Order: sequence, then C-alpha cells, then structure tokens
Amino acid sequence: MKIVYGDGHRGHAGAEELMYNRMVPMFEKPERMDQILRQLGRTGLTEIHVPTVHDLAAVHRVHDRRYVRFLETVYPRWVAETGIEGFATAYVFGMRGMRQTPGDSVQAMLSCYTFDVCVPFVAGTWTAIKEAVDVTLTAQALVAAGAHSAFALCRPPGHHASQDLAGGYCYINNAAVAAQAFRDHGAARVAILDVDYHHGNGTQRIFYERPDVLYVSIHGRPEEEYPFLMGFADETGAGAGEGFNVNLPLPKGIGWGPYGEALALGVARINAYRPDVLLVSLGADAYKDDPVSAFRLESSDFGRIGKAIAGLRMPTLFVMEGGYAVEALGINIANALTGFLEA
Ligand code: SP5
Ligand code: ZN
Repeated sequence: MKIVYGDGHRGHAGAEELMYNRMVPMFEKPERMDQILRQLGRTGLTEIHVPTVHDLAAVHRVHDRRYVRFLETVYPRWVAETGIEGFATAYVFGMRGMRQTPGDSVQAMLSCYTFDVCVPFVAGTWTAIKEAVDVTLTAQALVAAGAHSAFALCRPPGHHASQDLAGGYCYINNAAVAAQAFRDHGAARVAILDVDYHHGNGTQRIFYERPDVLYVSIHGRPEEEYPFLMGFADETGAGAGEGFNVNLPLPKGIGWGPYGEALALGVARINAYRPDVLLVSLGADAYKDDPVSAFRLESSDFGRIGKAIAGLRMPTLFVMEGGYAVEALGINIANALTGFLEA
C-alpha cells in the first residue's frame, strides 16, 4: 500500500480545547502521526511518498473561496486585531437571527466560519491544513493512476468541516476534496465509508443533495454524542441525493457485535451502489480507551474493519481522521491497513 505523509503538520500544535468546564491540551496533536508512522514501520508498511504541492483549485471545488481565504489569514489577522498571541478561537457563533456575513473583523469571521470550540488557530495551522490537502490529493492521484490502495496519513482531520464551516478539529474536508477530485477525473460514482467514531457532519452536508457521492457513516448516536445535531438515521439525503446518505448511529458502550453488524450493512449498501472508487474516512477513535469517545472496540477489531472493507474489492483511498488514544493509535491504524491488505 502506498502511504503519503509529510511533516508540515507539526506547527499545528500547542493550543487548548474546552472539555466540559476546563481547558485541556488539544487531543488532536502531532504525536498522533509519530505513533502511526512507528507502527506502520514495524508492520512493513514502509512505502512512504512525500506529498506533491497542489494549488487550491481542488479545494475550491468543495469549499467556499472566502472561507478558504479566512483559514489562510485568520491567525495573523487575529494577532494584528487583538494583540494576543497563542491561539485564535471564536467567542460567538453565528446562530439563528444573527448576521451571517463577517465583513472585515477577524472576530466576526471566526463567528461565521467556525461552529464549535474545537478548532483553534495557531501560527502553524494553515501550513498544516494545506499540507493535509496535499497529502490527500497526492494519495488520490496514486489511486486514480491505478494503485489498488493508498493511505493519506494527514492531520488536521477533515470530516466535520463543510463548505464554509470548521469544527471538531477539522478545517478543510480532506476526504470530500479527494472524492470531488475522483469525480473530476472521470469516476462516475464515489462511495465514502466513515468509520471514525463521530458523525462526519461536514461530509454529509457537502454531498447531501448529490447522488454521485454515497456517504455511509457508523458513529455514536447524536442523542448522546458529538456533534449532537446531526447524524440521525432519518437523514437519508435530499432532492437528487435522496437515498445516498446512510447514517448508522450506535449507542455508547457497544463493542464489535453491534459495530460489525452496522459495518456489514454499510458495506452491503456500498456494494449495491457499485462505485468506481471507495474512500474510507479512517478514524480509530472507536477504540475502547479513546479519551473522547465511548465505543469499546479492541485493537484486533480494527483488523476486522480492514478485512470487511477489503471484501468490497474496490480501489480504496484511506484518509486519516480521528483517534486520540495515542499509545494504541498506531497499532489500531496498522491493524486496519494490514487487515485490508491480508484479506
Ligand atoms: C475528527 C474528530 O474525531 N473530531 C472529534 C471532535 C470531538 N470534540 C468534542 C468531543 C466531545 C467531548 N467529549 C468528552 C468525553 C470525555 N470522556
Ligand atoms: Zn472522531
């Protein structure tokens, strides 16, 4: 399997996030990548490609131009306007009845373009965002050129980000940009299987009215889990996209039994769709010891996920999403990929 990775993410670090009633160091941190690289090396997954630099054309196919410009400029603007260094984050969110166009104030931009308290901006955030897209598009091109599979090992993750909204550690939706790139390079149908513990509300929103990209997600039920307002089973798509959004929410505390059943349903739906290519939003936060999640998958269960995906026998692009039990993260990701390769 071809793996694409670059070190440009490292400067996206050092910020804090709100957990209940206190600020804690961000769970989404550079060390996550180190653990994955270490375990991939031990497993013999050592064909690592450096990312190719892309312009923003593929990003603009999915994301609003002013939003992308905001991501690129928010940190220096914040320092200039507030005089505060460290990290920028919103104080107000643009809710019902409020203005939705930010004008020139960086505070208003943060209010309009972010939806939660989990997307801080530090000096190195844009470089990391941009390289995550480059990593993903480089891996996408390898699969488009005929590789059986590739893994975009990137951070920050993407599946909570939509056209013009950042949230949940996500700024640009790497998987969505890759899905659109496959479409723009001739794939008629693309399926996205999202096994991250959280619902990929950004990916859902981007493709909700489209039949050409099927979105299937297994995640903690929104009645009790982030992002709380999306990810319900009755969200099945709209207009031409009706029937092409499949949410498989599961209760907190479940292990492989219910998870495997949901995965089998999702895989069957993808098989019936007959896509030209499969994209996997690969989070490992369904792991039992994950600090932000509440499923109870064992490390070996990630191998079963990989095996089930391999059963589809489709060209497959894995894109890294969440997973915060840093010690086990590398093993869980390596298990998913080797489970896929050995099936
Ligand atoms: C990409 C990704 O996995 N984003 C996840 C963002 C979730 N952030 C909010 C987590 C909700 C906090 N739950 C705390 C439970 C502590 N045991
Ligand atoms: Zn997640």
